[in-house]
Amino acid sequence: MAEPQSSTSVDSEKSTLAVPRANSHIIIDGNSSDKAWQQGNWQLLNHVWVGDKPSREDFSGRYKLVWQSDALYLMAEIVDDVLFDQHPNPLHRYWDDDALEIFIDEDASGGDHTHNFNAFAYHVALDNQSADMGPRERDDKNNFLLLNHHVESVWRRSTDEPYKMIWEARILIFDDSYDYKNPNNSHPKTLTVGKKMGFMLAYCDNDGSQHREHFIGSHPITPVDGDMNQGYKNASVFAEITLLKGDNE
Ligand SMILES: [Ca+2]
Ligand SMILES: [Ca+2]
Ligand SMILES: [Ca+2]
Ligand SMILES: [Ca+2]
Repeated sequence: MAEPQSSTSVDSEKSTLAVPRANSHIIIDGNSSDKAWQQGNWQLLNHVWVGDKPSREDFSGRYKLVWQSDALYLMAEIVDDVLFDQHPNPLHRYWDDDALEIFIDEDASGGDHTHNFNAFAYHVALDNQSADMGPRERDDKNNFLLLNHHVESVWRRSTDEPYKMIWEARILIFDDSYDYKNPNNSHPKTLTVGKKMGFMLAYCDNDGSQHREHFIGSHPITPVDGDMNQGYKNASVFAEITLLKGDNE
């Protein structure tokens, strides 16, 4: 017998990725030999949001997540044939340089986050600086910000395949009360078992063009007027993660 569809039942159908608690310490150094990474399951970065489908060498990627009470931990394995950083200013068109983009919505609320901290879209650049937009100070101007203390990351080229790099990140989780003018007043959340957060991952790949050539994400996005580039402004397109206990806990 068919159940009637309600908006709540649609929400509850949002697939959630179970993220295990790491049983051991992770060193953020671009080396994935930390024992804790064996606890995570590989997830693919294979949904093309901008551009056409890249070849494996041009771009391919996968990632794992684990957590501890202090932070969410990400390890991404990225294959990108050309690393390109055309804009030396980390706040100028950072999405058109190669960048790992980490989307976090602390309370899984969804909704608009273009000019507020309801959610974050950390664009982690090749120099490991993290940029996002903050609240508008003037009506007509974007307010690009560096939020480097939110994401500690290191990437290294791998020896096992040409063009492969290992990118590790420790992501502190801030909620929508984040005060960017007084960052010392804002403290990251302590993470606990059962917590749900909005999450996605993506990679902006550019190999030498004026604008990024590919934007490839971890999850499918329903286009709005043909445009799948929604994550930087709308947390409702994020997927959901749930923090679980680790192995043998
Ligand atoms: Ca490591
Ligand atoms: Ca490429
Ligand atoms: Ca939120
Ligand atoms: Ca590239």
